[in-house]
Amino acid sequence: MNRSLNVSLIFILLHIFSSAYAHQQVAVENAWVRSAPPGADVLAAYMVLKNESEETRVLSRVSSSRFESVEIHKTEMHEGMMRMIPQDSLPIPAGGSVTLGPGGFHLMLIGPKSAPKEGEEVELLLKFSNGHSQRIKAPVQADKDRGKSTGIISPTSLFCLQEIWTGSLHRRIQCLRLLVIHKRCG
Ligand SMILES: [Cu+2]
Repeated sequence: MNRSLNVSLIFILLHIFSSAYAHQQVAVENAWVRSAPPGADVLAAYMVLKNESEETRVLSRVSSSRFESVEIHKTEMHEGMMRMIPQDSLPIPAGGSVTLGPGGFHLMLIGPKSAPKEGEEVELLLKFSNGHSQRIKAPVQADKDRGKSTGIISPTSLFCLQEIWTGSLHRRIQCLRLLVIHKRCG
């Protein structure tokens, strides 16, 4: 076998192995962090997690050097009120995807060490239960930039607006507070 054939064989084998490996992992698409006013103590990150493997992959931990801590949250309706439930982990079904977006799952970025500005990128480290970890970059963007994909008013905000209009005084105050929080985490 001559030398150039040898080299091309190595490249072909490398390509086969690397693409096979890629399909065992989770692809992260459309990652972004919702911008917040300076001084905000929490921000939210959104993305689509696509599991290209044939086994369930479980997102077990997220961290970022920019923040004190990162939690996986789910926004849920409970007794007529929206609330955020911390999740221990987030399973992504084999061959399926999970969307983190306003009004549903999101990553709660808690305690920014310096206020992330629009246009900056936030680095996040995603750790999966199979030991794999993945570093991603999520640009900081205002909601208006995402109007088309997320809707101008999230379902949560719409629900709250309705409650402010029709609910009791206590409920109205609760909803106003929620709306302020959901400006940041939806
Ligand atoms: Cu949250």
